[in-house]
Amino acid sequence: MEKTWRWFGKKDKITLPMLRQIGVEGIVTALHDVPNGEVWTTEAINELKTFIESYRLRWSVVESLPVCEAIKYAGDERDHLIENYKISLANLGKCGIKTVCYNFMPVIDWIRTDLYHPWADGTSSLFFDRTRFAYFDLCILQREGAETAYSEDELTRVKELDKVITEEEKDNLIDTIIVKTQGFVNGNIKEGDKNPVNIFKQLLNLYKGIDRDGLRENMRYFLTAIMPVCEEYDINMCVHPDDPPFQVLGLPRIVTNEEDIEWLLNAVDNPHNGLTFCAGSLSSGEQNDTRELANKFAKRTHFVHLRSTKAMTDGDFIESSHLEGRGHLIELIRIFEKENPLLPMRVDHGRMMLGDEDKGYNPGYSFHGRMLALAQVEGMMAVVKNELTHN
Ligand code: DNO
Repeated sequence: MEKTWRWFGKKDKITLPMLRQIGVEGIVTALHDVPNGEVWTTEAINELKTFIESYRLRWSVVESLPVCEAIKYAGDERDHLIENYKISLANLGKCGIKTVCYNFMPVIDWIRTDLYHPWADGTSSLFFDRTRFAYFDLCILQREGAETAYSEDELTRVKELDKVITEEEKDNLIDTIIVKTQGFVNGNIKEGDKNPVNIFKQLLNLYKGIDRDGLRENMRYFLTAIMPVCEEYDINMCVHPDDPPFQVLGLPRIVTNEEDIEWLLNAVDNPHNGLTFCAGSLSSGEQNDTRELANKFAKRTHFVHLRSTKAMTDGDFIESSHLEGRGHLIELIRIFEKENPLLPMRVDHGRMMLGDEDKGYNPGYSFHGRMLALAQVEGMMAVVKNELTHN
């Protein structure tokens, strides 16, 4: 697989010369300064592409070309926004960038409750605490009907937490769930926005009455509309699975398991409609076995995220080492190397370690932690390549 790295553009403190030194071959990035829904011009794309190439790297994958909320909830502006999306895709195609990662998660992209969960060895990683998440839903958002989404045990744990949680912890929870993890992925809420909880509630309201089937139809509509452009410019769209892969905050999530993936690949049965195989997101759902999914969907996988998780008790999960956990990365590497040795792969998330803490990196996107993960993945890739040449 091609060794790629998510780079957040010229403002990223991790620079392209640093990435060259650690063996990265391809860059995964986006035009982060262009507001969601606006067209990516060939000038802007080419400018960034030339910059990347001047360091003898290539722009391998776009992550993400964001799909606006109005496309997902089928608002009045949907067709206009899809037209803009198509122009951006065509422009990317004209510039020779042909792999585009996106997601179809309503309102909220990936979710964690703790960005600095300590490990015994002094490092830290991202963590999802189901009780704290339920607390956010029930006691902070005070979402109507939220109780029905949780078991009796979970509701009891939330009540216990309510007795001890501090104001500072509550603020942190809000900041983590709807600001810090969202802002840098072209999210709806940015650092500095006043009253994020209110903005968030308004966004949730947009999806009133849209269930799983409704969202599926909106996804089908979007994919059907963009496929002709993808065919013309040979662009592979790859949807990122929902992270975590289950329903949250009363919102439908439709890329969570085998049945969902099968549905979306069949709904628009075109090789350009494919998958980002995010081992981390998929493995955090207990329903998923990443090895089975990879075997089944390798042919329609155009981009791979290697990361692993460990399920804990009570629905919590932690991002584990890339060598352990439910991701089974070496097995995935076996499957994907065989399928397509040129498939772009990036290590996803890494622990915070060795001074990463003070650098202000985006959550999950540390330098040392990801570098260690890349080295581990390279080791696994070397083993697999060796097996393939000797078998
Ligand atoms: C988080 C990322 C996601 C991903 C988007 C793709 O670290 O994996 O934000 O980039 O969902 O659209």
